[in-house]
Amino acid sequence: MKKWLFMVICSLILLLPLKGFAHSYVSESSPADGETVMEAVDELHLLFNGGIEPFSTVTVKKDGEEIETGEIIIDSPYMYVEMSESLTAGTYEVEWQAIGSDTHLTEGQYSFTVDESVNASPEDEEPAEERQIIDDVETEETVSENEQAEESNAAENTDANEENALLMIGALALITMIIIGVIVLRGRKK
Ligand SMILES: [Cu+2]
Repeated sequence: MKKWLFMVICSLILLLPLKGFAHSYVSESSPADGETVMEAVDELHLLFNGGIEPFSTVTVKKDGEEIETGEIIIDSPYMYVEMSESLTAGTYEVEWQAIGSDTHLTEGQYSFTVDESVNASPEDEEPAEERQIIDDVETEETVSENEQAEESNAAENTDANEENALLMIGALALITMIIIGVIVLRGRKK
């Protein structure tokens, strides 16, 4: 019995430093990573795969220069970022820093593009049919970019899934240790 207890304690000591708690990463966002949106953006939505605490934050940059954000609302697992001024044509980087429910910091970044040229194009100068074709092509591009974005999000989440598996193993080891501990204590009393 003591050998078992020793082995369980050893495995716990090995497991716990690896990952005690799941960390939070962005699993979805609007606009999405790699997306091209055709209207100015007033608000960013970030959805995390785990709980986030107040003081989680984002920095928005255009061409490497920081842009002022308005209010950042944390409604775990969502974060809403109101922009002081609408994000017009350009490519934007969103750098996020999240404080997970275990108070550990995670960070990452994604980018999206605003391209208002489709809406801004003078309608009376282009034949309607031609414009339809252009619209179709651009819609397809946006779709494939969104698919890519989903793939890259899936890659980021692999890390989190491994953490969850380790968490499960750790929890099982802990339960086993408690059960063995109770048996050992009872044995001593008798
Ligand atoms: Cu942690």
